[in-house]
Amino acid sequence: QRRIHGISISKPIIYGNYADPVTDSNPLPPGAPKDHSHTWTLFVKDATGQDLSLYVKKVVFKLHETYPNSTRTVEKPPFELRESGWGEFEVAIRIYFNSVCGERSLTLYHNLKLHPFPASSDPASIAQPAVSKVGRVESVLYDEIVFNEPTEKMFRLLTSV
Ligand code: SLL
Repeated sequence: QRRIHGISISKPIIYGNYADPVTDSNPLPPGAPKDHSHTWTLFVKDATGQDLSLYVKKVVFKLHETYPNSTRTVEKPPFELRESGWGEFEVAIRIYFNSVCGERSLTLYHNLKLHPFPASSDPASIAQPAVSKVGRVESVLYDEIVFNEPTEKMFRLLTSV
């Protein structure tokens, strides 16, 4: 595919997770293990509200191996995954682009966050009781995907909207 030299296009994205403690008003989904303390949602989206599927084909979330079928693929927007769990871990978020992009996949790493304070191995957090009783916790980052020397098709696609 022909590429446009000397040009790069950057697309703003935000990605991360939010988590809510399990309570009477936020119960676990049916069938979830009883030791799960939180529900959470992982997501990737365009920071301007544009549809990411303009250039993203699918997003693969690689969860901790304690999860059954820990590789979760989302093929259409919204590119998000809802789950529940008891622990924090690092998620690999692999973004696959539409074939007109002529781009390899891109992997982002995100520390799934459930608690507002450091884990209890940190002495500073021991003084914070009932950590899981607080409300929603969010860990969200802004980033930019840079397409260097985009294909002509990609250039038209990304500059037409
Ligand atoms: C920790 N290193 O010990 C981390 C691992 C794993 C969290 C956290 C789900 C488990 C399941 C889950 O919350 N895993 O129900 O299969 O904190």
